[in-house]
Amino acid sequence: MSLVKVEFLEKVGIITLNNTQKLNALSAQLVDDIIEALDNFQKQKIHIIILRAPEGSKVWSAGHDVKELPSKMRDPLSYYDSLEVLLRAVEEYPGPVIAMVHGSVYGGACDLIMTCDMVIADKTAKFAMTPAKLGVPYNSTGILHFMNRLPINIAKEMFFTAELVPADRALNVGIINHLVAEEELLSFTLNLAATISTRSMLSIEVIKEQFRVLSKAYSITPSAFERVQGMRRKVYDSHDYEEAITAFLEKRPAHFKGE
Ligand code: KGJ
Repeated sequence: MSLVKVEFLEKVGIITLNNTQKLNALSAQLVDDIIEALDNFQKQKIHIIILRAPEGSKVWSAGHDVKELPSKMRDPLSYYDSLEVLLRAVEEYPGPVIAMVHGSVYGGACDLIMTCDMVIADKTAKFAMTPAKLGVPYNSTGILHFMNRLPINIAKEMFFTAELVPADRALNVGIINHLVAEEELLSFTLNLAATISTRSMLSIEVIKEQFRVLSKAYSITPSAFERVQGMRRKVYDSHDYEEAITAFLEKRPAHFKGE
């Protein structure tokens, strides 16, 4: 059974993450279902996508499925990890993908909304970037998503504290484009999509691709790349990573040693 609900409304493809029992944690199956929905919309030449959770969800998505993170000694966010595959599918979708957010958003799901082209939210929306709670060495492309979107001090605060940023502050710091009343969330998002749909989709597709290419136009030397990978490896080989994943599974706070 698919973990997403797919609709077509007013020229817009709507993908609803629909595994609320597991707080829409981004399991490989949920990710596959989102990607399949995106592929089908692309085949049907649907240009604008809304990504949402079911109405009234307390949690929009709890982020990467922690139960699917590898145990120690393996990169938890390697190039082919399901979260990374999803983020690339959203970035490469040939038209705007709009995140419509009601409820809280954690970790990899926060990266997902940063990867969407725009974010529309109501006052229940909250955003937390949690790898330091889980001892996860976040990956460089993920950090770049935040650097390209937010002032660096705000991005660092999110990564260092792992605390939820409430909707009004999220608006002030630029995480979200528009903060709207709960009852207007869908109509506002559909209106925004309707405006976009009157413009040249060919032009928008190419402009989106230019934003993608230019926002990644950083070069680093092979030794810098290998150094970063080596530093990250120290983290996913550490006691702290193993302890945090175990603590999550045992539903208790993690005790970090810094090693
Ligand atoms: N992965 C897998 N299962 C999850 C996750 C998750 N991220 N979050 C929640 N669940 C599961 C719980 O294990 C429960 O399953 C169920 O969803 C309800 O959660 O025990 P089960 O019933 O089988 P829970 O915790 O009972 O609900 P609440 O008490 O309402 O708390 C909601 C919270 C969202 C506050 C809490 O579930 C939570 O803190 N979840 C983890 C949020 C998080 O830190 N996500 C980031 C994961 N990391 C990343 O995405 C990445 C990429 N990273 O680098 O860290």
